[in-house]
Amino acid sequence: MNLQAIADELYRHQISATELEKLTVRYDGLSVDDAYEIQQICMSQYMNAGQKLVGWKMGLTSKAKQRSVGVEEPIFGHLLDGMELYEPHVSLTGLIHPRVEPELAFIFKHRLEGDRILPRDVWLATECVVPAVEIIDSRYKNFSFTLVDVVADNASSAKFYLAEQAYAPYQIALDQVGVVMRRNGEVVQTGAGAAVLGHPVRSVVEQVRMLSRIGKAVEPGMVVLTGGITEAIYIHDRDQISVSFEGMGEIELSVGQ
Ligand code: OOG
Ligand code: MG
Repeated sequence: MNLQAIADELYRHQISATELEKLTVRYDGLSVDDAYEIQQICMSQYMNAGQKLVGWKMGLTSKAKQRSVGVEEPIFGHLLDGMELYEPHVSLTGLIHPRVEPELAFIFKHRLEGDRILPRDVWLATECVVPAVEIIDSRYKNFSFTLVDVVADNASSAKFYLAEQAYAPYQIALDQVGVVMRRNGEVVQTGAGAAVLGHPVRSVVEQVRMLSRIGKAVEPGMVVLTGGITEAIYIHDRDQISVSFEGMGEIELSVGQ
């Protein structure tokens, strides 16, 4: 299978924000490893065009997320500097059918690598934790995909925003943090940090283990998004999305053209 050619095609759809058919209905026998290879090739193209790798994201770490897309195992993707929003405002331009989801992010001061990582290694390496929202945008028609498709498509990454206030990692029991997401004042999703693999720290453990299989690591200064706590909701022009993270403040995200 010519993974380079498949990656070239997917990359063109990513940069032009146009939908495509699932890869798995067109290319028989693509494996999950092939999909991570395709992801890597696409991301290298962004990086060759000047973007920087700023971290990693875990996806499908909560049952709510797994159920909503019908894929039952965690995945990961790359975070590039061009995905980061400097203000809590997202423009729909350049996006296909975006959705937003609440997440907790870790920011690291030390390197984390290897497959024998424990939560305490994560705490020692963590500088702070920050509430976040991720805007995902599958390049596949109808936001519909299999595990292999979504891995190839960099786990549907599009944009992310980190709240301004950071928190000491030990100060708050992250599994206990209640999250309420509102769209235009109406409650649309609720959840708690425990939705993410029992505790978001486990998502970081899993991220480091998955990276170690491809010889990569979490580097100092990087961010890891631990995965949507609730289902993601579609966003539309002029929506006001507010997400409150109990004891960790609120993110008010506005949506525009
Ligand atoms: C896959 C990306 C999942 C998360 O936090 O679970 C993800 C998708 O739902 O399109 O970012
Ligand atoms: Mg996510």
